[in-house]
Amino acid sequence: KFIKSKDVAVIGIPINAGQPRQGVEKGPAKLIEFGLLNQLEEMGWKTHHTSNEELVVKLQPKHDPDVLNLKQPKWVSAVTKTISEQVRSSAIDGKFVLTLGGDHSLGLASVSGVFAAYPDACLIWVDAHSDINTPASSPSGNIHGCPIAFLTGIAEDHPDFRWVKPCLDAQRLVYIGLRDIDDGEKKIIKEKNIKAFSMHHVDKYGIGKVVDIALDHVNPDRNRPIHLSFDVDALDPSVAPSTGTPVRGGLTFREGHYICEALAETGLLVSADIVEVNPDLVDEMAAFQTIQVGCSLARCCLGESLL
Ligand code: HAR
Ligand code: MN
Ligand code: MN
Ligand code: MN
Repeated sequence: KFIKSKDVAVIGIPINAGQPRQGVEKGPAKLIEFGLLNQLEEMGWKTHHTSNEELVVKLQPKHDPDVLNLKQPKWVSAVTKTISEQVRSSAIDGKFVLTLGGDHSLGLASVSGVFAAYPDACLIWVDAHSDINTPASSPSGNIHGCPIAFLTGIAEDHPDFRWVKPCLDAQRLVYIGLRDIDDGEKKIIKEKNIKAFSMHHVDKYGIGKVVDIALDHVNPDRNRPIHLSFDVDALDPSVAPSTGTPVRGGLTFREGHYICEALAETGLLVSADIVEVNPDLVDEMAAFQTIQVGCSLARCCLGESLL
C-alpha cells in the first residue's frame, strides 16, 4: 500500500559518536561487504545505496565539547540532521528505507525522516534498552541512549537538537525486548504511559502474542505505516555477540526474526533500522555471526520469509 514498487534505499549511517566504543561505524560497510545488496537484489528489490562514509567524516567538527551533559552533540546532530533529509526524500519517493548503523543515535535521522514523510506512522523499537534518556537523566551522556526523548519532545531544550521535531506521539511507540533500563527512563515510561514489552513479557506471552498486542496498541486499524528500529543488542549475546552493550537474556534468533517477518507480513512496514553492529568487538567469528544476523533480519523486513 505505502511501498508501491520494489525499490529500497539502503542508507548507511556509519556513526560512532553516540557512544564510546570504536568500530560501530564499520557496521554498515560490513553488512554490505557480506552481500546484503546482492541478497536484496536476488529477492527482486532494486537497491539504491548511499554509504555516507565521506559525509560522516566531513561533518566531524574540530571542537565538540559536552553540552548539557551530552557527548559529541555537534557531530551527532550534524550527521543525523543531514541524513534525515535523505531518509525523508527516499520515503516520499515511495521507496522502502533501510538504514544501517552505526550507533542508535541514528534513530534521530531515520525516525525524523520517516515521520516527515509519513506523519501518521508508528514506531516499533526493538532493543535491550529504551533509549529514552533526556540530557538531564542520561547517566552516561551517550546520545545513543537518548533518541526517543528528543523524538517524543520530552527532552529538555538542547541547543544542538532544536532541529528535531517532536514528531513521535508516545502512544505511537512500542518497545520489545527491554531488559536494561535506567531508573530515570523507567519513570518516563511510566509517566508517559508508553507500551513496553520487556523480556519478561516475551517469556510470559510468547513473541507471537507480544507482536499482536504491540500492533493492536500502535496500529489498531492496521492502516498506519510502520517503522521498525532494530538494535541487535535486543538479541541474546549468544545470537548477536558483536555489539557495544550486550545484555544477557535476550531474544532468540527466531524471536528476533519473527518480529521482522510479522511486520513485513502486515504490508505496512515502510522502513527499518539495523543498528549497533560493531565488528571490532570480541573476535572475528563473533563479528561474522552478528553481521550475518543483521543481514538476515534486514532480508526478513523486506519479505524474505513471506510465502
Ligand atoms: N541507558 C544507558 C545510557 O543511556 C545505555 C543505553 C545505551 N545502549 C544502547 N542503546 N545500545 O540501545 O547510557
Ligand atoms: Mn538502542
Ligand atoms: Mn541497545
Ligand atoms: Mn544499565
